Amino acid sequence: MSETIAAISTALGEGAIGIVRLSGSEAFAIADKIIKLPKDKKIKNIDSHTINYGHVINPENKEKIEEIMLVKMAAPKTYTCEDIIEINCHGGIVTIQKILQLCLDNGARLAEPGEFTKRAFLNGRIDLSQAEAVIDFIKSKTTEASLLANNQIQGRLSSLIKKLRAEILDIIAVVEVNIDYPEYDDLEIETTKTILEKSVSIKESLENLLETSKQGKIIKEGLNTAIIGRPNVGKSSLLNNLLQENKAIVTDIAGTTRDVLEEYVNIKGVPIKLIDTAGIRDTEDVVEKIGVERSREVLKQADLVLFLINSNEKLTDKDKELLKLTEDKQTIIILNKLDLETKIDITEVESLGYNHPIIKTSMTTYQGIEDLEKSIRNLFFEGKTKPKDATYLSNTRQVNLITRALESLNEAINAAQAGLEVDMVLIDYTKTFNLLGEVIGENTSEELINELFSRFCLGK
Ligand SMILES: Nc1nc2c(ncn2[C@@H]2O[C@H](COP(=O)(O)OP(=O)(O)OP(=O)(O)O)[C@@H](O)[C@H]2O)c(=O)[nH]1
Ligand SMILES: [Mg+2]
Repeated sequence: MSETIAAISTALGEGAIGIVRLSGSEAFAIADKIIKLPKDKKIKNIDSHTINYGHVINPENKEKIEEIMLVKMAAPKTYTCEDIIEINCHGGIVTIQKILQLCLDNGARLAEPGEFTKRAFLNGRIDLSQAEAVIDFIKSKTTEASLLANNQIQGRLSSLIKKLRAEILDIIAVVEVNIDYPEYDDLEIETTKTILEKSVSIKESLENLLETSKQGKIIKEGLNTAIIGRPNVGKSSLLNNLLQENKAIVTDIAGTTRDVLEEYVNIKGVPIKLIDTAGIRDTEDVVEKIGVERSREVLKQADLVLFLINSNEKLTDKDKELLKLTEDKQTIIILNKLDLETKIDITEVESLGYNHPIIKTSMTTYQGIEDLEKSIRNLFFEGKTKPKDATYLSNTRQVNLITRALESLNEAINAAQAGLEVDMVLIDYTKTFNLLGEVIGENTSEELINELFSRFCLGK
């Protein structure tokens, strides 16, 4: 733990500046060996949390390697709670690696991915849910996703979990009193009542958390959105229009798209993973056949289906057959080719469309695209809590723990209602308490902690 670690903390590549970061008890001493400040000042003597002009030198031959700005931050008010040095240099790859190498040659060890954040966790500055949010923050693709991650870094989830644990602890205390003073019969009736009241409110909080986490997952990972329809209805054109670039090949030949194509796009704040598929039809072409099979798979996995129909033709049996597959799916029906003569019977689409919203578009004149984008946004944000106001779980580890915590809480409630022995009830409450603790990293195994932090990038 006492080893001083070093890494390049900026993205590798050419940039205006690059930063090498050192953390640990030897950070200042190592920096003093390789950095020369004006008037030979020593780093240990300069003020903490200041930025200072200087040069990196090769200690062996005193050669000046690079002009730098040095940031000194003394423990404990730092990211890791340890002494930190940040060396800001010009952003070329060669110099920045040379500076890192000098740090390593002079006593630092190369940091593992996520090790700075891991130290922040081990030194008690942040808990596990906050550390996980740091990964989310780095990886977030939309403003909503980064807002959400930032809320968690600020400890929104942690404080909710701590509050719930404190409440469970209260319940445990009441039950303990009951065990210690069994002779008070009146107390027993009173306690079961209070226990149940408190438990129900905790239960509701956990259920809410699981419910909103579905939305959180979408904000973080993108909504799986499949573009489905017969060949030639304009699926690839829709993908290109939503992306505002020509990613997919569009031709008037039915069966142009042979394989599944995935692209990320941010539609009015909703991160979407758009999946263009091969038009579904019966075909003898071997390659196309595989494509069609994949389209059906994609349809099954989708969170949202954009179902295209050509309004310039009558509804075909194939359209109807495909429409059936969307019965249980969140779907928007798109009547495309609005610029051509409308031959489709819209009332027929309405009657077969399972109340899915219907939008008319033209991919050549861009009519209806804005309506479609609004409709997608409304499906996911209308009437629901805005991301910045909510507390979300950020990954399956957390969802899994909360689900299990809720299960044991339900068991506790059932046991209390059934009038079981108090010590039986106690086991379930204690289990709930411990599972919630794992969300914020209490009672978490070293192995799990190592695995979690290895998901970080180098230098964080
Ligand atoms: N007039 C008109 N033509 C369109 C419209 N949308 C697409 N098209 C044309 O229809 C043809 C097929 O479009 P694609 O986007 O390749 O259709 P697709 O559904 O991806 O077709 P497959 O990949 O074969 O399944 C192309 O010639 C497009 O230019 C539209 O709204 N109006
Ligand atoms: Mg296509």
